[in-house]
Amino acid sequence: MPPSQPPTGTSPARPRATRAARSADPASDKADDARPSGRRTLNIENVTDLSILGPGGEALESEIPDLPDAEFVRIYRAMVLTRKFDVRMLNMQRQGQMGTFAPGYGQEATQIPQVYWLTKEDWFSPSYRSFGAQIWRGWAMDHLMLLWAGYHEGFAPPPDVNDLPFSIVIGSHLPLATGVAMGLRYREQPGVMVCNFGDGASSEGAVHEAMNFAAVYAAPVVFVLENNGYAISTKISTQTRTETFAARAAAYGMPGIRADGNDILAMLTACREGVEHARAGNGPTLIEAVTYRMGVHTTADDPKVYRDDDEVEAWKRRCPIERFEQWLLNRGTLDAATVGRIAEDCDREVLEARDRFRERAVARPEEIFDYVYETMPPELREQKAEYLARLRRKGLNVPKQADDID
Ligand SMILES: Cc1ncc(C[n+]2csc(CCOP(=O)(O)OP(=O)(O)O)c2C)c(N)n1
Ligand SMILES: [Mg+2]
Repeated sequence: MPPSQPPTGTSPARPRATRAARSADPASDKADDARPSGRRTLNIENVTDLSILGPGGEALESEIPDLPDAEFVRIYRAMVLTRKFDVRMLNMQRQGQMGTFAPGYGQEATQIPQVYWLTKEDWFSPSYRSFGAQIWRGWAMDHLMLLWAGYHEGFAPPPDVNDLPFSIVIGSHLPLATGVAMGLRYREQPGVMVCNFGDGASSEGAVHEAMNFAAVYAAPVVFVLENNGYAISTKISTQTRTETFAARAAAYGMPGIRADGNDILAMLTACREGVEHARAGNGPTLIEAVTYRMGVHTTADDPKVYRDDDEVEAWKRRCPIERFEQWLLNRGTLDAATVGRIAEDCDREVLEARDRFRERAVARPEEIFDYVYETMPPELREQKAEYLARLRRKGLNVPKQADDID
């Protein structure tokens, strides 16, 4: 019998699961224990825990990122907009206006920091739950709505934005991200690449290859692992046997930072360190953002089947937006009236985006036939014609196609 068996089932007996202080499991009771902790230096020997903002809006003064108040407000607004977009998208999906959607409710503090320190020459390669970061990078919300409604043009990054389309095949984008970073190095261009992925994706072979290669060749890339507790219904206790995901960094020979992913100040600091490290030519960093997916995995999921309400309630108390808001109120950077105005403005912006989306979202049913072959085989042409004729008989206004068979 091998000395250690891989975990089986959903709740393996694992002694370290009770060691909540350094458990990789955000579903652990650490949710109630969000105290600001001390700082550490960036090195490859130790995984460093980073937490700056406490549960009641208090912060470690010496560790607050050196940013003007106006920037904190801009970041807060972006977090609120991310959530408003999220809630609206879920509603639209329930009303039949979206194909599917992967909400990021509760993960707003992981989003903006990843891309906050990037310049125009830098790159971003996201997974599918990264719309907050995408909006910050310049993706219009109506464009993202087109994407989630299944219009292929929605996948195209905006002009002059160095983003890759988001990856649905989990972990598959990390080798590409490392490749882009290597390309920057070979061409002696100054940019860096930031990519994000989930705790589930971290089990993919491609992720290992990308991180190892990046470390060996000092590729300017920052790997942000959003540990939100679950890969659909799979808990992280069945995903890894390491104490933390960030612990893997040392094995690759890169710095690892484990940050409170519901703490915007900690995430800003962690991401700045990772980006600066890459920009200085020192290679990659792995940042583990410990957060929690408050809502459904996607609109096809029902999390009540695999997790308790108590767990969700405990994480509600760590809401990243409320924590940041409380801090901004405490120090007088925001007042209640401004908070209310920001919420209203964001609501309005999302509704305006929805209206633009509705104008742009003209169904093109013929397209399901169009992009499979360079030259469409005759039998597929026949099927297409038959299908479109049926739609016309049903009264749908399907324009005549160049390859229609009458
Ligand atoms: C290679 C691959 N295998 C399986 C899937 C199906 N799938 C979609 S999302 C997901 C879970 C991913 O979890 P995680 O990486 O933790 O990201 P999260 O959804 O929690 O943000 C799985 C298994 C996929 N998209 N790609
Ligand atoms: Mg996950």
